[in-house]
Amino acid sequence: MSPINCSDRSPGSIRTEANGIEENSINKPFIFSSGSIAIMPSLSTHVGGLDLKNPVLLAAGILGTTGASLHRAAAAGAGGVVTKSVGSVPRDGHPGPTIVSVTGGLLNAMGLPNPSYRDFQGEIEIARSGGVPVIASIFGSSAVEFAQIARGLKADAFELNLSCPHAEKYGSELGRYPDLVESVTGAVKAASDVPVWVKLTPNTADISELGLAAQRGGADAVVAINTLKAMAIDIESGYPILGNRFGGLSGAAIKPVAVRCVYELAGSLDIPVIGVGGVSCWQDALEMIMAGASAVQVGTALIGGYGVFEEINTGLASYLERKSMTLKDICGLSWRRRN
Ligand code: RRO
Repeated sequence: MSPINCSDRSPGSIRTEANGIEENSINKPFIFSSGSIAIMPSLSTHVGGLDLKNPVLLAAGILGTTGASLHRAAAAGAGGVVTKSVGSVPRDGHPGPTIVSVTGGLLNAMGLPNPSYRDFQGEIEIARSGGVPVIASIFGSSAVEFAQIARGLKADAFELNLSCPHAEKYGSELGRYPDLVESVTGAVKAASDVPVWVKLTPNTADISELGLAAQRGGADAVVAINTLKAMAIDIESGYPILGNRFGGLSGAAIKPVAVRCVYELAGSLDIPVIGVGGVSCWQDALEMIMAGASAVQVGTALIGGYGVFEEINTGLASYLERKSMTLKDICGLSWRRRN
């Protein structure tokens, strides 16, 4: 059986043999309204405390540093947009090079550059005029610092970055410990009245333990996964390429890891799982949803342009129409299809 890939991007043209779905068991006739106009299935959904017009969101980190670029993602069809992570004080980030292209994706060590939450509210307001929920990604080195930012920033939801793999004192340095995941989540829940999502690290032996900790802390959803800790070396000089030596791998190369993490989390948690990691076409989104994701986020694929949102949404809607299924029907389908 060959893996799903994005080489055929035409909406609805899923190769059922290739992805292991039994065509006969779920393939149903088209639904038509009066005449011959098909009713396109709704992609609207409620996930982690937010109403979304569709389940395809802009992931944190890519194009999330300005209100204008977030607004543009909304205008291009994203169901919601997540900002670049902001902290309590301005940061320049790591020394360059901060990003390098590798087989199957990108390796970055931006190092959480941001102007601080105090100087970011204006960008969020611009993004909000795009008409979709704006989720502020925030980071801190303690529960107190996370709560301070959540009190000072207005957004439609918060996504707690407990998973950046290459920043001292931040991200996965806290997020790999279940007790810290629980206490940070609980502190932000107590400090804010908007939904709280927790972005988890895959750089751990058991991601479900971290997801359960977020759930105990009161999270409205978990987001899986952040980048995988990785490195690249220049073989002429022997130097590590990134200024920080270590970075985070994103893109197609990490999609199977992300699908596995989403699947494990969906099997263990009662709160929704939002899938992210290598989603670049509607087939990828579908695979993530079948693993148990209630929504997906798109990051690295934005390199190919903002059109990816429309492309994924059109493909998902066509697929649902062809199968006479809803998003709910396919969410976690692979758990119900297991051998
Ligand atoms: O800024 C970064 O270097 C960064 C962050 Br905040 C993150 O969460 N994940 C990542 O790969 N890079």
